[in-house]
Amino acid sequence: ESEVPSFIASKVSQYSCQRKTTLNNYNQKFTDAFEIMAENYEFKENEIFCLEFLRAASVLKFLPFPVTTMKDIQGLPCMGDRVRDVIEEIIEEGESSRAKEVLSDERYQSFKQFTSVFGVGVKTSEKWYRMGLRTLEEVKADRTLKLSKMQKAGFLYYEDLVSCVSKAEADAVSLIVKNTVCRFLPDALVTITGGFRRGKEIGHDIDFLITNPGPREDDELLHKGLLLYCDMIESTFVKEQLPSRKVDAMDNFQKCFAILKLYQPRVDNSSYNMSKKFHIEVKDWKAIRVDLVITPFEQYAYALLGWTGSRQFGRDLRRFANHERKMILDNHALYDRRKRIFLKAGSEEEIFAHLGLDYVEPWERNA
Ligand code: 8DG
Ligand code: MN
Ligand code: MN
Repeated sequence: ESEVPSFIASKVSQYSCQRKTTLNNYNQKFTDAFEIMAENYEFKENEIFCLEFLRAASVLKFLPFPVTTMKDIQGLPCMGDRVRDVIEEIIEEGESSRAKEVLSDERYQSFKQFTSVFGVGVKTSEKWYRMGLRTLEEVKADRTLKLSKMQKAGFLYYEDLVSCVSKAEADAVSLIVKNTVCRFLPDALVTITGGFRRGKEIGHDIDFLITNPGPREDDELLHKGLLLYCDMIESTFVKEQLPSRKVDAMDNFQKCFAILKLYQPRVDNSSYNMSKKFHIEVKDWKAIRVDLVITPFEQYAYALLGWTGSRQFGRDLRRFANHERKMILDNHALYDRRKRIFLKAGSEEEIFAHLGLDYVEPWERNA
């Protein structure tokens, strides 16, 4: 007998967009292990095994009870042999030897360090690892390396950027972004997306979507001061272009992956006054990673849905659209392949309705 009588494992959808996943995770000891396994496969560029573990993690995040026996996962989707082995061991031993092995693996540890730098992905990590580099200290000491502008900023603000962004910091940055945007575009709509829109208390960055109702969109907006570092990506969207079928494709909006300087009031005033008195420089700001995305008003709902995430939720939405509805969804549009038409939407609710899905609130998209 299950603890939740209404819960029927065989009725759980394989698509996270047909499930409601809040931040209340009863199975974190399993999902943590899965995410370590998935990350290790990502570092090895084994997308299939990586997705297998991410999907399994997402199913267990949705379960309204903690898994304590193998019977608890009977009938659930996405529980392949590799996944079941990990679950079984955690039930019996309290931890996964495979996940532990990964954590102590030299290659994993190096990739984990390298990718923690803004601007460094799996490709760069691979290159550095092949050169024999193992730690960030070794990377910094290597004078032959040619770092990109983004990576230089990543090293420069490293300590600030690895310390997570709090909800309070997100709110403070939100005010700054809104004020600044409205100085140039008084009618603009600025919305926090990403993890904070899903109700998370901390994040690795703050994601913003900016749109301007009316005919004109401002290309100049992102070019105006305020940012410590900004990797500008100009819009490459072409009108009437078919949505991308790639599940993890980047979109074509004008956007910038930026680092913002957030001035913080000194918490400890006496030591601040002391340092002032002796002319010691105190850093009274924190570098914060911010993603700014500018979208035309007609595409706003699609951009909002895409940028709210979670990543897994977005992947499953696209997979569901493609396989169950013969439609192509991306951050710009939804295209019906049978009718050969674009489906317009002014809100996320309308997109779910086009897809024949029950609406899922942002805080239920933590798949
Ligand atoms: P976090 O920052 O708290 O770690 O979590 P998050 O807010 O969920 O993750 P994110 O990496 O900031 O991404 C937010 C969503 O944006 C995610 O669901 C995927 C989506 N997204 C796109 N396009 C792109 C893109 O080009 N780059 C990134 N990083 N995310 C994108 O739709
Ligand atoms: Mn984010
Ligand atoms: Mn982001």
